Amino acid sequence: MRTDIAQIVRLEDYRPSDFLIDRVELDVRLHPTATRVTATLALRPNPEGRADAPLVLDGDEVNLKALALDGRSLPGGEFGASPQSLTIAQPPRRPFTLTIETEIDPTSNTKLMGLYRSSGNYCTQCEAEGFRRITYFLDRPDVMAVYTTRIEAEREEAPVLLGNGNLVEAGAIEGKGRHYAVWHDPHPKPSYLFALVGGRLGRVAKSFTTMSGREVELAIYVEPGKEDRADYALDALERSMRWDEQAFGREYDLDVFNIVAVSDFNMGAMENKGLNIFNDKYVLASPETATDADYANIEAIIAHEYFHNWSGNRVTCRDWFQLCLKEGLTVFRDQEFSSDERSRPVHRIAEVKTLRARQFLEDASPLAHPVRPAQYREINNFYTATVYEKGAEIVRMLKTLIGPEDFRRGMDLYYERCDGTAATVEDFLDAFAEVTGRDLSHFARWYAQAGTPRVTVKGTYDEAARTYRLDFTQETPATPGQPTKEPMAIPVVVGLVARDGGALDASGDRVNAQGVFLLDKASDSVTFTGVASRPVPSIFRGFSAPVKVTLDLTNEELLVLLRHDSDAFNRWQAAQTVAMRLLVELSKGASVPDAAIADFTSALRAFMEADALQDPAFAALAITLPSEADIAQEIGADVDPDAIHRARRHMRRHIGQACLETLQDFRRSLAETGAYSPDAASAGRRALRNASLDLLAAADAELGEALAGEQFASAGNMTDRLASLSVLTTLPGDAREKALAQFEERYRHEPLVLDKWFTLQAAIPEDGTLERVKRLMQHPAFSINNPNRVRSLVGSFAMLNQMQFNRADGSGYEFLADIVLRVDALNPQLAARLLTSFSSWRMMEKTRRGKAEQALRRIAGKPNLSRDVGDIAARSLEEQNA
Ligand code: B3K
Ligand code: ZN
Repeated sequence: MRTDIAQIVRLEDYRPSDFLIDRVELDVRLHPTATRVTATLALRPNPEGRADAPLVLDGDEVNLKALALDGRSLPGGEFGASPQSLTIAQPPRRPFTLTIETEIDPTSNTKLMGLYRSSGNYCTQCEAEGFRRITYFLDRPDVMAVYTTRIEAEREEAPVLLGNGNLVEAGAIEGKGRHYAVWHDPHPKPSYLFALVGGRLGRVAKSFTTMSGREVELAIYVEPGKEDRADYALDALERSMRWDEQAFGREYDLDVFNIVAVSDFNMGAMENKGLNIFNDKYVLASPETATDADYANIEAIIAHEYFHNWSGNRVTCRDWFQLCLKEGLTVFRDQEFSSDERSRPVHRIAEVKTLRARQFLEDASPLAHPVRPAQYREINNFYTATVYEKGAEIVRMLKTLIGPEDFRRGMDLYYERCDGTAATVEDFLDAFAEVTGRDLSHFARWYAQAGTPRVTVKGTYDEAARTYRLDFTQETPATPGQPTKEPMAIPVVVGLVARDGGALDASGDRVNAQGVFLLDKASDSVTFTGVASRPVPSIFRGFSAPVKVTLDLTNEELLVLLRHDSDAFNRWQAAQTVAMRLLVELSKGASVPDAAIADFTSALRAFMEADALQDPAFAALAITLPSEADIAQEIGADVDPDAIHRARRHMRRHIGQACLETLQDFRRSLAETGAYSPDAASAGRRALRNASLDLLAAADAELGEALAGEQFASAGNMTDRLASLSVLTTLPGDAREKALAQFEERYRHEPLVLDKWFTLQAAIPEDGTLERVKRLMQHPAFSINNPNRVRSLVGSFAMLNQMQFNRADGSGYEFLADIVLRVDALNPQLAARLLTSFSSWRMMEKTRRGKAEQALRRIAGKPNLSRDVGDIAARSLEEQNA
């Protein structure tokens, strides 16, 4: 084990900065390997800080060239500088100016933090702690300053120069082929929201009139020649801006809003004030190159980053422990936007699928942590599903508990009070406590206690008294650092469904008019009166809380819900629960009576025949089985991924065979007509048609190959082409290799499309896949330096291919360990993210568990690991309940 574990930062140790910075003037002279940055900082002692403190500025791999205090060059004896920090032991105890000149090398910056180059363009990424890689600074979010940025570059190399805020001046520098631009951002902001861009970029733009009548110029910058692929993103931006005005009363506050798409980016996108920088994967789309899922992601991420302008930028975080304050809230806001733009129930199901696949997995792993962590070694490792997705669920639960009107009033009060400040989770909750007069201290436990609560529900019908009682118990499993747990405040949205689908007028004590019951004790119950017949309870409607549920319902009762529940989420959930029960039994090698499977498949068929075409997007979700990873998670211990794969294939074949005609009917009636449109309804039809193809191929490989081959040849859009190729990849043989080769040939100049091709091959559930992945790493389109390429090929192998990553011989684990170590030397954030694919290692059966542990120990034992990888490796190996 490594011994030099980085220092731990703790929430309880927070104290205000000893100094504040009111204004920052930056002069950046771009150069590929020697960019000069002159930072002029207007500093003053913080009245809330220590009176005698030294000034310690953060740095990271910066090279100090000159330093002056109030214009006087500082002699070496008056300061100390290293690449990591700049210290002035005796700074003035009054406002003063520090001028710092540093030199940095954007070309060799493979970490993609700070200033770096992507396809020859200059760009920045400063969240969380990247600004200190540009200049020395008080690089913490509660130090907020007004920035003016002057950028200078060769006009030939960087004709476009962008910064935060509004453009105030631009011009040529006589006789030198150089030019400059000055940007000023009047809104005080933390350094993590700083950005600049310089490069050769194409542009699309449109003007937007805000609700108060101000004109804003919206522009998206992309690789020249790809401008037409930015139209959808631009449209999504405009819709997001309008929606935030209508849904939250939030208006945009600068004269311009710029988005730049770059091809080397560590995550999805970044909300820098007035200058969002995006992974081009989440900007560029055309029917020929992007799938329906890509369009939906672009819409969601454009919205997410835009919404940060209020939830994150106007109101920012006091410290990084409060990350969920901006991320959870902003995810909630983008989910609401997508639900309003698309189908709410379908979107809710998609959200929950993601939450379970990523957050529940994390919560059950050695990496489990509270939504507001109490400590960290490396903050970049806390941009997690827990902070984001569970953080959003907390906001949603709050809205469920207090209702939409009070929720909006609370949001308004929060913005009003905290605008222009660096706030905390307490500030957020206080606003809601105040407008409702409620005590939210118990509810606040959701931020502090990790782990997914397990709620068990038992129903009892009293025919004579016509009452129905639901008994609830809750329990949260131990997680690292939290061996014992308190009961949570869980909103349960509940209703009763009559077995024949008729109406059931019943009212429950302590269930409000919206059907919400608050479970805030270890056990509790609700009694409904006036219940005319034995009902089937529909519990956690709309997935009203991020919990796991155990119901004492039979499969038959659950299938009543699939048919008759008025809550679409629970209709879907009912089918999933039955499928999961069967899949778990099959995976464990238990003998599952054919009749049990037949009951399920005939219920699915009945559903398909009766309802599917009314809402194809919903139907596509309802007929898709839980993933192999979902099944593994449900089993939870001694997992055998091979058995799970076989069980799922077995069930798919049964469903396909039982529903053969219906599925073929869908293929015909949902055939694509007319031009491609990415709207939700059209996407839903494609989804059902392609889900049908998958089941048909599972039922009859020959038929599947013929149908998929035909669709592959004739598809008029990427969604259908990729779906058919995906089905073909599950069928070994020449047809598959031919189709893969054709696809490669067709898209050889489209890196984002080749990523999909990498992903499909990495996910092939066959023994040869690891060799294939290794081979593909030699492909000319692959680059170990580009995060999208690495994630598509290596990340997909580890995260999507349960069976091959978790090979019993350990070769999948060893491969990933090798790549993690290789990538760590270049890009620690990317390496750490890849390493999280080990998070379910403790669930595996003994042999695999041993091999995974060996690979993890090999990583953890390496000298010179980054803090990012060192932290994930160490936590992955810690005893679960230590
Ligand atoms: N706030 C950024 C994420 C920054 C990640 C830093 N490691 C994107 C977002 O959540 O909108
Ligand atoms: Zn965000």
